[in-house]
Amino acid sequence: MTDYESILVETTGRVGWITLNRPEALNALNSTLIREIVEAATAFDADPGIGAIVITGSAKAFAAGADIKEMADQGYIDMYLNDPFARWGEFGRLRTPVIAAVAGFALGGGCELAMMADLIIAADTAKFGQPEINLGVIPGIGGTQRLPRAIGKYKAADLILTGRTMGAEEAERAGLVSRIVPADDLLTEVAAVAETIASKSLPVVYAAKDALQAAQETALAEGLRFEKQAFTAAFGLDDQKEGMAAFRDKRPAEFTHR
Ligand code: CO8
Repeated sequence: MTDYESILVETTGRVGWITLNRPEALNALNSTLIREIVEAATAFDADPGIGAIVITGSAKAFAAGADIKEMADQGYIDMYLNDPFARWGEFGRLRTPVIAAVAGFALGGGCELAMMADLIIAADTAKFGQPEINLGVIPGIGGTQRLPRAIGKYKAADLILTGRTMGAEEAERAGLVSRIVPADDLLTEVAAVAETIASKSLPVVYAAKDALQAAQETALAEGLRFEKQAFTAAFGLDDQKEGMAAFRDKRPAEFTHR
């Protein structure tokens, strides 16, 4: 396993875990942390033995945003040429489902990182926000685009224009959070969800994630055509035969591709 400076990487069964580990800076996303997250996630994604990826932080912070100290003295040309977030696109294009397990602060780039995941499971201590406006900038890795898609224009504007944070309950009401769990149970609950996803047929999980992604990125008619093709393609897999036979036989499915 590769040695990383700012993350911990672990595999349990078919689940790959990435734990952000810069406690001295509340997991602020500096260049090293960003590079390591992308490297670890793409390595898990390339491994057919992995059926779900979990990204998490500490009890106090999932991630308190981009590293302000690293960015403070950068000029336009520095940010343009040496964009530390240039590789985030790769994280957004992972085929494997990603669960963000969020406790404590998920602010700025931390909230944006969570929104690149497929599920956000939050501890009751989680706090979400896009406080960039307080720093004289705006969100830069998807906040102005993904947040309104997740929670609607008006709620997103409230957060992005005022810079305020919202707690787990408000985030769940708004639609940003898949589930809230007590902080002490966060990793156990997330492990159960990740294992459930990883027990399904991998190509079918990829197809479902692709179709969900299409819902974010395309108009309805195009998304429905995409879904129809992906649904039909599933009938070319032995896992569809097995899944439906198992239902008929009243037994759990034993998928080949997992
Ligand atoms: N960057 C760097 N260091 C940080 C960050 C950060 N985002 N957040 C916290 N830290 C550091 C603090 O400086 C402090 O270090 P030190 O002890 O050396 O002073 C340590 O972490 C602990 O933090 P606090 O003492 O502040 O802890 P508190 O519990 O008092 O407060 C808060 C916690 C409220 C989370 C507070 O730390 C805070 O407000 N942090 C900044 C949050 C923020 O503004 N995030 C947005 C950053 S900008 C961003 O994400 C833009 C992304 C898009 C970039 C696109 C580029 C192309």
